[in-house]
Amino acid sequence: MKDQNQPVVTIRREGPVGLIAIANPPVNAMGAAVRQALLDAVTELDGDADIQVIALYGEGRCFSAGADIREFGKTPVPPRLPDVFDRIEASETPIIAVLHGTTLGGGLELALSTHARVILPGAQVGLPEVKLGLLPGAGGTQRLPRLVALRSALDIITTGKFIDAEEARDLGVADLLAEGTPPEVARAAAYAVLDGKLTPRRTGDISAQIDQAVLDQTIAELQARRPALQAPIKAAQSIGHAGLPLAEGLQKERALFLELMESDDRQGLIHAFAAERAVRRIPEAEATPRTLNSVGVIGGGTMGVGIATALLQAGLSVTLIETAQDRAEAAQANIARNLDGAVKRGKIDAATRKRLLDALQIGVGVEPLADADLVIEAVFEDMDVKLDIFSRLDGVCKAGAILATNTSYLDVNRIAAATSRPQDVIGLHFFSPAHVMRLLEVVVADKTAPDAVATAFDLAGRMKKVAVRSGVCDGFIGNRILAHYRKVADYMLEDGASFEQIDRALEGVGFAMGPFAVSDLAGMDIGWATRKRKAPTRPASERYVEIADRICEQGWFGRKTGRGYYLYEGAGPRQPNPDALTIVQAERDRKGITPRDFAEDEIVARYMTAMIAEAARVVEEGIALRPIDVDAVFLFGYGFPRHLGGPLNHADRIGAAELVARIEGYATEDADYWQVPDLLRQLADTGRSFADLNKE
Ligand code: T1G
Repeated sequence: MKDQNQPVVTIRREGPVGLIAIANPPVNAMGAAVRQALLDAVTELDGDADIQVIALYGEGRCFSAGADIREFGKTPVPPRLPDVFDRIEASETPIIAVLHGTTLGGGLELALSTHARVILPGAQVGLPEVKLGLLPGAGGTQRLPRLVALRSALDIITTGKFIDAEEARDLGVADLLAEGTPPEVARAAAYAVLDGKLTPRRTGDISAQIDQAVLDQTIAELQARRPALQAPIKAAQSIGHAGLPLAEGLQKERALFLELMESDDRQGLIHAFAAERAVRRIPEAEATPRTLNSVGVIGGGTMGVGIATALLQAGLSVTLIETAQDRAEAAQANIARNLDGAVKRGKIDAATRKRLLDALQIGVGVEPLADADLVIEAVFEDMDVKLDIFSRLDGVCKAGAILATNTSYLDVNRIAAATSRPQDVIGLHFFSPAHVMRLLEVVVADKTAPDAVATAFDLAGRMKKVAVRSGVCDGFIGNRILAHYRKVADYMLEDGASFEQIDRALEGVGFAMGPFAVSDLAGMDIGWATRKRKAPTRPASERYVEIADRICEQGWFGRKTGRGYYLYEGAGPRQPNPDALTIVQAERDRKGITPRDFAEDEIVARYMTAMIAEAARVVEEGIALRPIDVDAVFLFGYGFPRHLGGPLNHADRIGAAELVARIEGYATEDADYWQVPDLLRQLADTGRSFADLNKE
């Protein structure tokens, strides 16, 4: 971390050249101290008659990743970024920026306010403010359209995408592409200006070409999306003012930026950004991860193949074993097919694909895993099968090897007890497709050693996954909560809402897919098997909806069988399966239920309240470390709307008292299902929030 005594901005004079370096690790975020120091440095050098050109660069991994996100929502401290950037642009002495690493948001806006930009290979630039529910509020929407074509400015700003160094040069964001270290390139760029090889110009002096038709079409497309998030729309509107004199356009940009700064979307998206990082703070963080180079994967099914693919892409060597050679070879072919997909999407090139496949070995039986640093079991969800495998691994694997199970709900303590080394046993619950989904639940059993947990989090970082620490219970964090709130969708279906209406209501608030469409996609047979497994222990008093069972009994499991709740035979938008509608009505008749209407906001309210209630229990029981960990699980594993920040962030917006009142109201129908969690009642009684618990 940054040494408090080190200056965040340094100045060096070298003859006619003034060098300014930002040094605020880890990403040169421009908090108040950096803004003030930058302003002072520019003012000092611009006022120095000996200095004929100023070059600005960043120390460390990047030029700057923008404004300091941690300041958002707090009282602004002057100078504001726009004030600093206006002073830079007004400088009589030419100022050049040298871009390296990820130059983002206010970092790029800083560069745009200088008089020329030189970019290093490997750099990436972007204005990702819309991903935080904001818009570039320090000149980005006014200066970028003066340097690049309108369509490019709209694309970069309304998507928040990163572009690489060559594209930045080709589009006009950067004037030159140059090799070297940032200080070397800074000196060279300064002399290029002095030698007349690089012509500095004020961005504000360039006029932007605003094609109103292009702008209107972009805004209309953004407004047609569901949900129509405000940040990209207002960002496009702000770009529309770039045809005005710069000072006027900057004022309009600022007004739109401040509107967004106060929005719920901004709070939710910043919370989502923080959640991805907060989950790294675990009790075992101080433990030293074990050496991890070679990983064994047991099972060549969908999960095993996905996990092996993700491990290879993380640079690990993998030995995948199956029960027979032909099954192992089939898995190898499927892994190759996954990597072909990565080549097609431009994620890797052919040479990398070959190198990754060369790091894959296949085999039969557990003997080939004797030297693996970590083994991940990804076989059928049957406890007896897993107990047998872990007992055999215990006898074959080297001392210190970590033995992980990918089970999605089984008791990891029981699995650990099948070995003589429970301290080495852990749950690594990947989400399908494992080489795509970022969530990884790290399930810590009673005897799991701290360094085994630290190793799991180190592995997740190398796989670019979001690891969330979970205790042991049926379903851990995500699937346990899903099993609970999924029932309320079935209750509403049986009580009168159609599955189409329920899906549409939830997709309307931003879920990637509604629960019935998800069941069809995942395969209804999976949920059916879970319900049959749980049937013996299901309380007789619990309301049980049999609609899904009736559909499964017909052999209709969703996409994989061409029909489930919806039909999947033809192309085009999903159509309800008329036979499923018939089953729904038949089940209502059988139970003597007179269907009632549901408004969309009631559907959403019941669904969210059910999710929040079980999430509160998961936090209360210590299965999740904090509320924000549950938010991360649902943001990165369950398609929860990112602008809502996760179920418990959303709960704070509703308020604990209102949630308690809702549950007590719903309990008049299904008392067994709707019960107020103790934690929620405590928050309601004390006026505290889940956000308060995150700070504890
Ligand atoms: N402010 C404060 N801290 C930041 C930060 C930022 N902008 N960016 C990263 N960090 C912290 C992060 O929390 C973590 O800290 C550490 O740096 C490493 O980050 C006016 C208003 C740059 C691509 O949206 O996308 O400018 O948790 O783990 O995976 O118009 O960080 O370890 O204590 O993510 O290598 C716009 C956000 C701001 C960029 C690096 N900028 N950052 O990813 O490391 S709004 C952004 C990122 C703005 C202006 C507007 C990524 C990264 P800790 P990391 P990484």
